[in-house]
Amino acid sequence: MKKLVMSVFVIASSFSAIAADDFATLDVDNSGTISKEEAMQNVSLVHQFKDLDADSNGELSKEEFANFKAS
Ligand SMILES: [Ca+2]
Ligand SMILES: [Ca+2]
Repeated sequence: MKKLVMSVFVIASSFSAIAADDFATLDVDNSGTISKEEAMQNVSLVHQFKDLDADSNGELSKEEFANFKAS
């Protein structure tokens, strides 16, 4: 039970207090691209996702992410 409470806390804090805004942190599965699901970690990134995804493949490469402006 204690373990569950801890993981909920970790998830909650990663979504609110610490807004991930660097490529390595956002690329949770280390695939080298940021999927839409991974982009969910950062609200501003979700809003800019479509514009940033220059080749419209549904994922952000490091080059595409370079245009992201963290607010
Ligand atoms: Ca990824
Ligand atoms: Ca892309």
